[in-house]
Amino acid sequence: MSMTRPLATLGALCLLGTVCAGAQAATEDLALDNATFVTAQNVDPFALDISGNFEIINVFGVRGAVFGGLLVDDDLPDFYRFTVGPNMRVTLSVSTPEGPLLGNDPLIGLFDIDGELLAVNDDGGAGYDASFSYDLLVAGTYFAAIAGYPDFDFIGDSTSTDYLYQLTIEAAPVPLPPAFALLGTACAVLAARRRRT
Ligand SMILES: [Ca+2]
Ligand SMILES: [Ca+2]
Ligand SMILES: [Ca+2]
Repeated sequence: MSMTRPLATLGALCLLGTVCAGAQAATEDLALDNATFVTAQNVDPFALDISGNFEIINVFGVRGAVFGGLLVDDDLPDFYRFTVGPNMRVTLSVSTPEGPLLGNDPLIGLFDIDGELLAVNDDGGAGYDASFSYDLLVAGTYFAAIAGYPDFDFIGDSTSTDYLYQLTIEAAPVPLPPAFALLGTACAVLAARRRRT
């Protein structure tokens, strides 16, 4: 691996978007074999919010070869590691610049620290892009994985390749169920009445 390739990779992947200078942006490290959860690339953000949880992570990556071979990776899944606090609703999305036009068809999987597949999505986003939300009640390390249709097991048997992608990982506290929200309102009203009497 030459020393110039990561820089060329970074520059080319930044063509995908305009947020590479942002604190929450990362690019796929093509010098790293991130094809399994064991060798996943860490994309934990540089900054956390006041609750100690990140809000959004953008990862720019590539499947196969693009730009006439300027950027080359394999056709295997890409695994990215991140951590969250307890009771967080994580939304994973992948977008491909020319997905609907060229039939690029990515999948996203969410894995736990043991490599168990918790959820997978195919076409929940625009075109053939994927997007879904999942509630993670237990704080810890998780993995987002990008593969191509129909590699639902994330073992690398997809021919949907040769495209750039943007993976977005968002995390927000799990909303309270409506019943709990009503209960909270009722308690607040009772407390206010007690203070007046
Ligand atoms: Ca890749
Ligand atoms: Ca890779
Ligand atoms: Ca898809």
